[in-house]
Amino acid sequence: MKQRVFSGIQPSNVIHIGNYIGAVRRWVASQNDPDKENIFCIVDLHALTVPQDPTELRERTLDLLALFLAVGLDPDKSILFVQSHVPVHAEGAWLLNCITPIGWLNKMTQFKDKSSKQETILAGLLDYPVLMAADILFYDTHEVPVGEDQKQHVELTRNIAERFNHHYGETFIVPEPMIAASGARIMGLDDPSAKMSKSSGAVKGHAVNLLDDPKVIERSIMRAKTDSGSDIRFSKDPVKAGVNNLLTIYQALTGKTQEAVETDFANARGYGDLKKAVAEVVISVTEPIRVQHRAIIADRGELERLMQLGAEKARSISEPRLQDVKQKMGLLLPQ
Ligand code: AQP
Repeated sequence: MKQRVFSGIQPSNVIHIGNYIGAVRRWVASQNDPDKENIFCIVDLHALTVPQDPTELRERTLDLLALFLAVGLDPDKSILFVQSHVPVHAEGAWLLNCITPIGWLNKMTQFKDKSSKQETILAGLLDYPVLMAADILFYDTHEVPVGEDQKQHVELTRNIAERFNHHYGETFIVPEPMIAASGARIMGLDDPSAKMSKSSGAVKGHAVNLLDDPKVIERSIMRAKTDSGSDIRFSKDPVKAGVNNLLTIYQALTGKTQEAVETDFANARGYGDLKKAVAEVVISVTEPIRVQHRAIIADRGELERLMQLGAEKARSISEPRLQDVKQKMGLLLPQ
């Protein structure tokens, strides 16, 4: 039996190389695995958990679909769709809310982190992981490829599935988080102690976005924060976090081993050489994506058609599971 893979990404800003390395490029690899059946979603309902400009959110959603295609996701091989186009997600989240203890949500580190940055904390932000559980569970998902920051949410999804199955009988598959061995947590270029994040994308020098101009990429990487030393090696020492982050990006994008990467820089004259090499590799990966994206986004009609097609396929998988869950929870189904 094929393993079903589900993952999503918020249209909260242009995606950065952290999202690409930790998640999206692994989706492309998964799509080409004959033992997998893949579903990838633009999770616009999740983006609403912090304030958004409505016009920008719509534009970014379309932009993200174009980026999905530009990185190599293929609508003939994977199901690609927009979360809000399939009502199962919001309805399913409500049903799961009614079996999820609030104490579980209060413990989520992403909630603690994101809520500390908000003037008003919206209920949706606390509930974000339940919506994510609905995304995953109503598709009978086996595997969820995510970056390390989302591991806790997938574990919560597993707890919710087990709790439901315990109360109402075997229903949901308990999914596994799939975390990359390398590059699962790319750090900010300006502050290597904090993860690279879309919502900090407006901060100059924080992230490299997939659609950045090569000159902007070079400038951001050349200015990346490093220490005052010159040793170019992988290290867990917090002082070396900047260099470690640059090496991690280089390793993830070249596919080399740690030893081979360190050998590449054995004769480097300093961090300047490292930064130059990282910028070159990043530009060589992002430039074709940027060019492809420009062509794809110009054909809005085709994007609309693909969104509709993707939503229909997604509904055909998730709706029967929603009816099953409603029936088990005691709701009267219309005949
Ligand atoms: N820095 C990162 N390194 C590796 N993987 C990462 N991911 C996010 N940041 C990194 C992975 O990208 C996927 C999509 O992320 P998301 O849109 O669900 O939002 P997020 O995890 O909250 O990521 P961001 O970029 O920080 O977005 P904002 O700022 O909008 O919240 C996930 O698989 C995630 O693990």
